[in-house]
Amino acid sequence: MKILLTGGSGFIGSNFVRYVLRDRDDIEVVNLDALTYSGNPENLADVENDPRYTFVHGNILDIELCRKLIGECDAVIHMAAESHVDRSIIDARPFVESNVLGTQTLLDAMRKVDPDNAKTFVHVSTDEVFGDLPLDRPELKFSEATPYAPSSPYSASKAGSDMIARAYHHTFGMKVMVTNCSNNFGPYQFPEKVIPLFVTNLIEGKKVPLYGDGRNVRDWLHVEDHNEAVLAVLEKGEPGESYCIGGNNERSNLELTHAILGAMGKDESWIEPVKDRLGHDRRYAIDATKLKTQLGWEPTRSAWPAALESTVKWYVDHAEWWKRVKSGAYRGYYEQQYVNR
Ligand code: NAD
Ligand code: TDX
Repeated sequence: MKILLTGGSGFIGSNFVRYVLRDRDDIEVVNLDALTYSGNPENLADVENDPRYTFVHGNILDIELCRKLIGECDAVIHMAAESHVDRSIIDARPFVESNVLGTQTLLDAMRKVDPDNAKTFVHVSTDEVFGDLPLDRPELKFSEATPYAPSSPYSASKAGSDMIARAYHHTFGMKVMVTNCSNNFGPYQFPEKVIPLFVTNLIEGKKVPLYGDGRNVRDWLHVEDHNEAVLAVLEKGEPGESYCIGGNNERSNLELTHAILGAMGKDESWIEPVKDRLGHDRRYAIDATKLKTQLGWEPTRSAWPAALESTVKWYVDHAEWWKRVKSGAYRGYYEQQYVNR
């Protein structure tokens, strides 16, 4: 099977490429990525010469390119997106462009080159489309039946893209499936997201900026558990269905922060309470029963403290990677490796 993966140079995508090349010798991956600020060819430097991997530098808004690439592949896994909530609060425009228009462009490209709907399209989305849950109702979780109620410009743009994906299944009979996952963690995450930001700040001797009262809850899912679930949906999922992916691993930000401080031998004087994020969602939690009962998937790599500690260690051991990313220097690597080739 040849998969067109969009956004494969980002955090989740690069882990997906590495996972598939390692564990599935029957799969080839073509990675279409625009290399925005969070897309980094260095994330895949170790596999760039693998004969089952091809990198294409391009934008999902380029319909001709999408048509050509989809025409050459058996399936699409769509991960390309603007992904950071805080950036969407500063400027929502790129979120609407890449997430909403980009998804529509890809689906239109697929419709043209696959009129018989032979190919499968997995749209990778987020649990943030459901809005948030109260802290005092621990029994409540998001499931596939939860109504959409996005609250940030980011989650609103992802919700829009999910709706378009569902509509293309309903209207044109395309084999589209949607996944809604909780917060991923693991190697190669851009150090604007809370775990790599906090770990790298501490290594640099800086404090960690904890938003608001620190009681917000996230359901932490190891990126390889996530990618295993996405592949299961591609291979065994039902067209038109959506699947919630979670880690069974709810933690408050205070708990997360203390776990990171503990793993790094620091005390709580390193916490800097800062002003809350605008519209900050209180709690996300996923009920992944459908994936377990229908596709036989459950998380096996997300449990703490082991999974968090190995992730912290990855950032400690890969200072060269994140120092270049934090300084923006990886763009030089890109120019050298791809533009002049
Ligand atoms: P990321 O920001 O690390 O990577 C996004 C990638 O998409 C980058 O390589 C970027 O260059 C590429 N991209 C952006 N716009 C593009 C465009 N117009 N054309 C081509 N490529 C483009 O994000 P991530 O954390 O790896 O997230 C991947 C997907 O998973 C996103 O769709 C995101 O909404 C979703 N998601 C992420 C999480 C999480 O915890 N990280 C949780 C739920 C869902
Ligand atoms: O500096 C910080 N301080 C802080 O307290 C940052 C960056 C975050 N936080 C808090 C905000 C959140 O409650 O930590 C929590 C996690 O924040 P992020 O890492 O920004 O993730 P979140 O906003 O929960 O969204 C993530 O999960 C869902 C991804 O970025 C999205 O792409 C995904 O859809």
